[in-house]
Amino acid sequence: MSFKNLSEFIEELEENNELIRIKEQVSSELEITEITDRISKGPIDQNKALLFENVEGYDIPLLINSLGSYNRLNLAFGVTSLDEIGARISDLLNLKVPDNLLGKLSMVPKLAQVATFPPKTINGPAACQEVVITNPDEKMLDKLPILKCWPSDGGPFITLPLVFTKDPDTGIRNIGMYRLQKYSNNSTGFHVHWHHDAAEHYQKARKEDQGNKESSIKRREEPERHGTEIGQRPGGKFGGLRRIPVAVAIGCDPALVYAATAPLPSMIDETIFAGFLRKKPVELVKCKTIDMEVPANAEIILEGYVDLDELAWEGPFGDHTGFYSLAGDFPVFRLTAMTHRKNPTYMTTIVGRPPQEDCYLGKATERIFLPLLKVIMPEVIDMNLPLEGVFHNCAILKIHKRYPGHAKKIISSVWGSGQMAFTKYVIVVDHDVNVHDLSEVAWRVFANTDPVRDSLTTHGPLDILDHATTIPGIGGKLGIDATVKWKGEGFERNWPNEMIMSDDIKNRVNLKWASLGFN
Ligand SMILES: Cc1cc2nc3c(=O)[nH]c(=O)nc-3n(C[C@H](O)[C@H](O)[C@H](O)COP(=O)(O)O)c2cc1C
Ligand SMILES: [Mn+2]
Repeated sequence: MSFKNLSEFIEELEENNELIRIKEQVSSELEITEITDRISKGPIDQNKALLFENVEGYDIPLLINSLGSYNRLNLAFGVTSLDEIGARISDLLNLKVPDNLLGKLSMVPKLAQVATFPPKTINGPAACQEVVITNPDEKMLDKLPILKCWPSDGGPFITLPLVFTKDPDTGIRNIGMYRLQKYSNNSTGFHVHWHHDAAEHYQKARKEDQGNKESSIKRREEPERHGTEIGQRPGGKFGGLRRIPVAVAIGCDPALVYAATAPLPSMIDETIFAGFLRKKPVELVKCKTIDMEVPANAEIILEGYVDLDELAWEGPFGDHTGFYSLAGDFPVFRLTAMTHRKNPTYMTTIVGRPPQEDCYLGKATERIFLPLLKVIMPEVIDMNLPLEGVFHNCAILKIHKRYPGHAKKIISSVWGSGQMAFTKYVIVVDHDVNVHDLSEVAWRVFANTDPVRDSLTTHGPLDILDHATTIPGIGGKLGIDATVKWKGEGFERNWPNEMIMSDDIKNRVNLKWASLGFN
């Protein structure tokens, strides 16, 4: 099952009793956060997607929490368990050439699948461009019910944007989810962390620009930008004068929305990955005012650019750590156009202390990327990125330990693997431990480890949102080897057995249980 657009997904949610339409008037300022936060943290049978149809001061309805449960994620991907997607990835990675004809034929559908991955650019009219606004005096962002999420937030934030940029050297497209603080009707902040792909595009463009003053001067002749009212503090200057085109899609089919959050290597275009997830290519259309293609079936598109010589004060923002991320200087996104469907829905989320909608997006990543992690670390059996660690702070892995020091090899591998490299705490346990049972993991760690012998510390890049590091984005990391220790690791004592009751006694007690007065 793949959804052509957000409306089809909303229908699916509704048919499965996973969506509540709210007709009562609510405010986009804090009120929707309080409602959604209670729903996210409340009983599971009340945790639904919310479609607010009457947001005070706005005509456009607002969808939130649409991916905020395992059931809704399964509906989004058309699976009964997220591990099915992981299995499809394993399948693709195991493309061994079979020796008989039947085996070879059975590969054909697998290979045919690959052909569906790349996006298709359409020429005809696109749903996302039914309405086109290029006049800066007309309402653009002012039309959207953008949430002010938490009391000390620096302003309203677009929280679920799919941000499109292109690598200035290779032209490879990227989609990342980077929050956008609304500054005015046609400008926002551009909060991309320096580890992420759009930041690399930005840095590459700046570097080229510094090395080529001539071209910078020419670019001065570009049309005047409109809308100058931004953050509370004047921006800094880099001296460069170029700009990078940026497009933003809001409200797409859920596979594409997820793909924007997925920790893919920078050379993989997220639209291709979304094509794999939805088993159908993503349809793109050319933007009206910039050289960029965007999802033809999106609800809303913002077109514009980021000037390489402009920074503005961005934040604070109540973040997914459960704490405010501090304000700082970030680039500015200036709109040249906004296009949208005739009757668009504004798709958004809030983040805060877990559990919340983004936790489920993170859990999708844990399941979908496990097979890829196993390519580098085949000895890994399972992994838990616990909600309390908000994904970057903690990873628990279980392994088939085969040689002395094996767990420490895994810890080092994690610290060298893509976005997992930013993991602050890595815990490795043996194959017989349930990594999803935090109580069991804690018991093993507390009991099985000698902290001096079994911990590995290092210093390196960490998540930008980690507020405990002395310097932003860099700090200490701790790995804990909670596996049983071997003679080969210098452990000469005998390791004690766990106490396990015999089956016949268990059965005997089972039979007596009720007569003992228990139930
Ligand atoms: C709801 C949500 C909000 C996010 N906000 C930001 C953000 O403001 N800035 C950022 O750099 N990453 C943010 N992320 C994380 C990135 O989207 C994620 O790491 C993604 O893989 C980055 O894509 P990239 O590797 O193509 O840059 C957010 C993720 C989610 C799920
Ligand atoms: Mn990317």
